[in-house]
Amino acid sequence: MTEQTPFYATTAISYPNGRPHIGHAYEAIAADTLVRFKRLDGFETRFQTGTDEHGQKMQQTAEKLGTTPRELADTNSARFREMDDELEISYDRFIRTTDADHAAASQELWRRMEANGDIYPDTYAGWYSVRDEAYYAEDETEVRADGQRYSIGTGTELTWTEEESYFFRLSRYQDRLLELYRSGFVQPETRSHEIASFVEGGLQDLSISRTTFDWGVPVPGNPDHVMYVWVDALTNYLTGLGYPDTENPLFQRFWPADVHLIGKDIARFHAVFWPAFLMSAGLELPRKVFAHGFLFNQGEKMSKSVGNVIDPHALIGEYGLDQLRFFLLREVPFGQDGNYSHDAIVGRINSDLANDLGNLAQRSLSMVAKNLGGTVPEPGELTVEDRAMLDEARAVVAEYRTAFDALAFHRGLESVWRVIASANRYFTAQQPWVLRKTDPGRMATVLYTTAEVLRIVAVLVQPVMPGAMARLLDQLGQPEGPARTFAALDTPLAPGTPLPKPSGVFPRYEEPTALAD
Ligand code: MET
Repeated sequence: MTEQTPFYATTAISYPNGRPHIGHAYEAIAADTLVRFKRLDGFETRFQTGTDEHGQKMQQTAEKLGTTPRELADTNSARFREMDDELEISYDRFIRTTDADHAAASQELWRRMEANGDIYPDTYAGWYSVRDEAYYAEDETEVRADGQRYSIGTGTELTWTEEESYFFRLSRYQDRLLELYRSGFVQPETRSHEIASFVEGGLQDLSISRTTFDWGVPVPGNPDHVMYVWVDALTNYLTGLGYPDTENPLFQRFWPADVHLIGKDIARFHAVFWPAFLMSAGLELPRKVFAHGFLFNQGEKMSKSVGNVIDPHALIGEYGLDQLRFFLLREVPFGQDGNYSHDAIVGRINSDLANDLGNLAQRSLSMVAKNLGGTVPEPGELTVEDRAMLDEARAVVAEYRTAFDALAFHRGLESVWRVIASANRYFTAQQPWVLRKTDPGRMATVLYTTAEVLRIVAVLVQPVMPGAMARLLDQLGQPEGPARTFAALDTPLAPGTPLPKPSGVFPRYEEPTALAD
């Protein structure tokens, strides 16, 4: 066996200052799909997600709720983890930045940046958004009618902050960062341009410690300071591999990360600060930062005050997990903003899943069960139509792989669904239910061809809908393990394989109170 190539992917780690919402689920599902894809495609994967528990926002939220930041983090971090488990996110580590090994990693990164001459003490005087945990320059702020100052970019309220602080010499890294962006480090392209123009505008040194509260990782050598939460947060990607022990087999194998998957609102932290910290510390840079878009609820931004926040648990209950995963990745071109609505998800469930894929499986496999003794049929000689159908299905593998490698999940799924549409047309045109009487041998060939197309589809779509595709592969007599990997795509169904009794994979969604249409 050839040696596997490592692949390390991460999500952002979420602030556990509240419950997870659909935006968190969206990112976790996308990252999980990517990792499952690489795993099935023969890579040795490592996947990390978790919660970002320090900082002023956590401390302030806890105070408002009359609890401690630690308790707040414990309660909500558990909820994030439950959400991930319910979404079947196949993480290898769920990191909490309050985990025992994390402070050491953050402190070592700090020491290395300091040893490189990039950290100096000064005083910070400027605007800070606790909601964003971000500093804003004067020209990124505006005063609104209420007399308060807000961040123009994010709309969050700002507080004037003046305190002793250590600074990181971010200004030193402008040229190296611009060079990095030319290599495609930030994706998609639009985000890369935004980041590059921000950096071209000139970089200020960055305040990287706080002295007005203490909920954070202590700064080495000066316990009056805690690290700015983003310094410790970004370090999580290293902690999970055993850093600062760079001899740790995980670190050796998986650093640098292949992709940090994040939301577009935090691109600046990942594409400017993080590579600069790593360059300063003399560590390798991740290969890619991919920033996805936002999900809107029928065109509106979801927010607690509007009351249109969607709870992933409720969505799973209503539509089913695989259906939700499929919808999110099929509906929205990954990287762009997208819309969630009940009608859109029901549309996808009933047309793409129930009608197109579900129906194809149902009508072909039930004929196999009824007429061919429930084993994979023995095909006769293939006609031009059979060959064309099989060739089309086999050709989609390369297209799908290219799309998924570029995180263009919607494109990969679109090409698979083109094959499904062709297979439905093929099935209808061949009329195996007529052949049953006129030419049973031909019927067997048509059913074989259809089953083989279904097998290719099911193997490919597993990363998106692991549960439903496992059930379909069960019905195709494909055991768990090697037969379900992408390496098996070239090994056609073996005639004679016994098949279990088929059952529907995708039920239609019926409106609970719907009037019959
Ligand atoms: N907690 C941050 C956020 O939600 C992400 C940190 S990723 C290192 O914006």
